[in-house]
Amino acid sequence: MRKRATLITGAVGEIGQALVSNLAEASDQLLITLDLQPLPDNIARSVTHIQGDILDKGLLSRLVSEYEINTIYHLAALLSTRSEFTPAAAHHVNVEGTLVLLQLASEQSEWRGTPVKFIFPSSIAAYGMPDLETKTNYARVREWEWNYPRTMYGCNKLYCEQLGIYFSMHYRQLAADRPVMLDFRSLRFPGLISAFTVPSGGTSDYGPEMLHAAAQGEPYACFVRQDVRIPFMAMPDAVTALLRLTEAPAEKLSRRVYNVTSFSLSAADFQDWVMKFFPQAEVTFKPDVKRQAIVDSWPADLDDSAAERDWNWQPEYDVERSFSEYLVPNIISRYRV
Ligand code: AKB
Repeated sequence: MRKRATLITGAVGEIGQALVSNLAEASDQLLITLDLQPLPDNIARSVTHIQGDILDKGLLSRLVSEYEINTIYHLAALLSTRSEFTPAAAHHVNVEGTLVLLQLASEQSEWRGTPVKFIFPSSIAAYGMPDLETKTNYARVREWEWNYPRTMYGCNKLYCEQLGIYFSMHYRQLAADRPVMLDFRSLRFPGLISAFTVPSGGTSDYGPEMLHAAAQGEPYACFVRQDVRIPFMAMPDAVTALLRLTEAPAEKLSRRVYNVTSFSLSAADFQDWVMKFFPQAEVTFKPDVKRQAIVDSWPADLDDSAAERDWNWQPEYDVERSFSEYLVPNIISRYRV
């Protein structure tokens, strides 16, 4: 008999590490993690880690021969800035990687006779505001508005959302028998901020980079203008949102892709919060016009009322609580040696 398991791809990334720690503590499910990198020691003990590529079909076949996968958190992706340097590689990892896993989940759903839950983090990068005036006028963007991404990463996320919906609703629609289809659920996250990891390769990274630099007593040159505004969320809320969406009864879900958010800050507001806790912080603003243009195309805020209505989504960490209870104390102890 195969052992039942939850699969987490991209487990060494920022969301991955936070999610794995939480799942390892809170559930008795067998956790299989997959990443190109080894898992950090503090979480490696509680999971079965496979170091490998999501595009390695042989590896995935061996995986399903040993485990009955009932939930997949597909977190592996190249983020927005990194994807602009290598767009073809981004497409390969972000789109083809997702397609391979959706196919695996479809086959597993058929075998089991019940849908595999496929949980997919999407992003504010799926939106594209054409100019700053529109960004100001449409502050809280709803899921179906302004779906005109400016980056390869945003295009990849938007298309993979559509692929997931297709595999959940229309896969093999011309076959004689309707297959048991997977259950795709996705969250469009704002910029995420973790106390324990520093992001790399993203464009919302200026927020967490500013904070982590201040905690280490290092100067920071912010690569966007002071007035640029996007939504953010503390990592514990991102993990809670993923788990709550996973657990939500299917009949409650009116959509397969939901916005979630917590607080919206300009880069100057972000600096003020950092200075409140680290008054010696040296922050300057040296906008990089090209990265700036990407952040300008992202909405100033997200409307997450559908998530609130359907599965009672509410962030637990507003900006005050994020900084004072989660980010600052944990970051201080992280850099205290
Ligand atoms: C990035 O900056 O690419 C990510 C995102 C907004 O999805 N943090």
